[in-house]
Amino acid sequence: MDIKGIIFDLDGVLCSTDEYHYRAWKQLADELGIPFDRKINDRLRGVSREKSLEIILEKSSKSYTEEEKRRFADSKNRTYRQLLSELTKNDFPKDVTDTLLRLKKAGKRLAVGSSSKNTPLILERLEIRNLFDAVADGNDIVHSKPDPEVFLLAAKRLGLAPRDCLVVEDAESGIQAGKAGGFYTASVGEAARLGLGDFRLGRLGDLLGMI
Ligand code: B16
Ligand code: MG
Repeated sequence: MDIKGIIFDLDGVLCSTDEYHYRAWKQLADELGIPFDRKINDRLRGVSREKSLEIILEKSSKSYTEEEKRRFADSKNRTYRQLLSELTKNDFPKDVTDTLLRLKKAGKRLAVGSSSKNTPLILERLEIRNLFDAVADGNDIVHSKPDPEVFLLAAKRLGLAPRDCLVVEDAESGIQAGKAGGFYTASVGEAARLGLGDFRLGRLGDLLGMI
């Protein structure tokens, strides 16, 4: 295995914005009187906003029009962006910055591969865009994870083939996307707890001893 590039998922891997997604969806679900908990939330990891809403509405006894669904998704996104507006560079853990810098020093090319349309805002607030050679996100793609589109685009922007890249993910859908695209995969968080991926990481720094 000769890994030349590493593609990091954003929410739940590089930063803890997965918690903000949970809180924003929880607020919407409470307003609509729909049961929603962390177990259901785990199914939303890596999945687009619209698909996430469909999963939440599975527990609803009512059916909603497309227009209502659009309003619900917009409302969740407003709550989420409100939470993001409080992010500063101090919310980006120093050990993650150190890991990324050491990987770069070792000659690895680094990318972000996220389903989120809020990726540019998060990278800007955390002031970390310049750590990456390429970014592919929800604004660039038609199919979200488990489709490999976002990772294939990230690899293309790195100028590397999937077999030369490792995808790091916290979501089952993300590990599936990495595998479908022909990438090596490493899991953290929820995906690691499920035993998914070619490698399991206790923390991001474990990458240093691995590749
Ligand atoms: P947005 P990732 C994903 O980001 C999140 O895991 C998922 O919960 C979210 O629904 C999706 O982005 C879309 O996000 O509403 O901000 O466009 O994990 O692929 O970095
Ligand atoms: Mg994620």
